[in-house]
Amino acid sequence: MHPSPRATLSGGFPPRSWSTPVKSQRALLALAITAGLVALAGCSKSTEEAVGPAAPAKSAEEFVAEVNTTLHEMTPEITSAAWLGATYINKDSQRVESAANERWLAKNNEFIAAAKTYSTEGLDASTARAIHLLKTSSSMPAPRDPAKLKELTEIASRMGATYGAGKWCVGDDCKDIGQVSEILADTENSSYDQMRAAWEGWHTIAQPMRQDYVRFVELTNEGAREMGFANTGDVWRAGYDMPADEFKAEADRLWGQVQPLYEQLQCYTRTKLEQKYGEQGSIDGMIPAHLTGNLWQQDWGNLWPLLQPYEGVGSLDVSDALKKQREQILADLVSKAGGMRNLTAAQQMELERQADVEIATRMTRLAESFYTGLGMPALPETFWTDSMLVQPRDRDVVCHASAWQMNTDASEVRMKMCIKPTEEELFTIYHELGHIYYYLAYKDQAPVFQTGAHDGFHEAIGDTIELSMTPEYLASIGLVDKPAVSEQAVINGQMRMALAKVAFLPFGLMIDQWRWGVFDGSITPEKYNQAWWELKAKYQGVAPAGGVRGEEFFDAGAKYHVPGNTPYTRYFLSHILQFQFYKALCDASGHEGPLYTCNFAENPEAGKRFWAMMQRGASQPWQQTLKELTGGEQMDASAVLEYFQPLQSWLQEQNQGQTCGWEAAKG
Ligand code: X8Z
Ligand code: ZN
Repeated sequence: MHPSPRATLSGGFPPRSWSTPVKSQRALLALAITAGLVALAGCSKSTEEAVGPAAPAKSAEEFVAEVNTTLHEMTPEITSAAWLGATYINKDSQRVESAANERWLAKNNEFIAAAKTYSTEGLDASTARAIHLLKTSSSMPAPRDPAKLKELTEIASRMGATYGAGKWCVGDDCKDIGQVSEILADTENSSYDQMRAAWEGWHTIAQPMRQDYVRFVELTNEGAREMGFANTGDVWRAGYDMPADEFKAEADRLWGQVQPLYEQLQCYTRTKLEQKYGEQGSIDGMIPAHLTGNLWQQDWGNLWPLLQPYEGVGSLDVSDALKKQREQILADLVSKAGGMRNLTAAQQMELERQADVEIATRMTRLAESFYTGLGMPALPETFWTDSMLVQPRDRDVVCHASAWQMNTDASEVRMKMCIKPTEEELFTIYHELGHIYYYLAYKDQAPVFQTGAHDGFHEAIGDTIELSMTPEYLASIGLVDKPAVSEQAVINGQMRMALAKVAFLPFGLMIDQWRWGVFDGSITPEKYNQAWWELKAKYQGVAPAGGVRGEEFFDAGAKYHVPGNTPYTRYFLSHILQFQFYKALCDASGHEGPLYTCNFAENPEAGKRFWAMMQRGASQPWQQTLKELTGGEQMDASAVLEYFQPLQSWLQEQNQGQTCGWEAAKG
């Protein structure tokens, strides 16, 4: 799962995409009957085609009220089943999770069918909006045929579990995603061959999912057609308060704005890799996929030692500071226990564990304090008691970070992560708390509106805060020394941010370029891998070492969101929107000077504006919500370009004399 079952499973419409509480099944049945839902659920497609949808038995207002009540009642059990599936991967939890999901999706299909019988004309704005969301929001459109629905939910659970439990094994030596990632992240000490082996090793975990994914596509496409859409991608693109085709063009337009900046960064990086690795440092102008410090080449922060523009100009090594903090925690624990010599191996491991939990908790408290510093509430006690902050030692879990809203009053919210003391993970915590604070902000909206203005908004909340984590802010919380003030320091700071934010942009776009193609049939299963690498080449300018990766692989499946079925364009949009939010909040805080120097920590006015925006949830079209915060109704990358202006000029200078760009094979 993703940020939360609510915010992401159905990608908009409260995705307690998962099912019905056993204890209230009778109540739900009664509800369904009074809402006229049972009759509708019984409508086969052909009946509908022959006679048209049945006339609604309830007024639209009554129908929406019933949906809200049902969501309120079903959410806790659905989310609990999903939580179990992700935090105790085994046969039983998969069974419980997929059964819950099955019941929810069957109910959701009833809602969709019923919603289609209502015209929004003449309805009050709120009811019309709710009906519109019901008709258009689903990330996993499900077939009405009960056998196919069951098959779909079983496949979804199986793929999620396979990914979560995925390991790269050489003989009996098996490494999970955290261990594989550590090899790649250590770009200074891991050799070219070690990184390549780790990268290829991780990609083996996806091979067994290929057949499941092919079937998954068939089944959700059937569900999409029954909803009245051409395919699943068409449903995904319907969630943006604009025609699906316009949305495609919108994504292309935004990419066009930032592409030149990315190409400069790619060119600079490739050159540095060539200097380090010689001929092996690039492949026809593209970056070898295993050399960016990240399994998917989406965040290049681990290349900092190679790419740092000016060495020794103010250290920004947050990871080092966090690791030292953990060492200190451990040293204190050991000394309290009477010193290392008095401890058995088991006791030492126990203290290591306690140190892991303590540093993870401190990092999370740090993130919380940014939000409370803006005037937002403290996290509820249940967050601390129920969250999974570190990787359990005794079982497989989905380590991919997520934030959860367990019930519609948001009295239970959780984070699930396998936190390690690194800068990247610290950023991810701020990101996840962005989801959590969004849940807390819109909890008083009707359940059907308890989601992001669009899914990119949900992803952008925490990231907006990340932009405020300037060297000055990091110094204020004791993670780096007092920052240097110079042009060189500016470029260093910009590079640090660009390796996270700019490197990500084409990746954020290409994943769904691939899935849209898979769903609309232009990418057939025989070409899954070929198309994947064509898109990686076209957008990111990266390529696998060792030549063509054949169709025996399923490299898309090695990225969480593909088996997890989380639409990905949201992250691309977020990486544009977060700069717009940041600029608006900087303005609200009275910031003067270059945008990249703005840190709105502790500013109540910025906090008020942000919270007010978040409180809207999905109760109105996102354009309106954006306007209330920024004054404009369009997503626009000019704030990205304004922010990175110094770096872009610097990169252009550095790249002078280089032939930038690359020759991507045509798809
Ligand atoms: O999946 C996530 C979050 C949960 S919504 C950890 N992100 C994307 C990813 O890791 O691929 C955040 C940035 C992009
Ligand atoms: Zn997220």
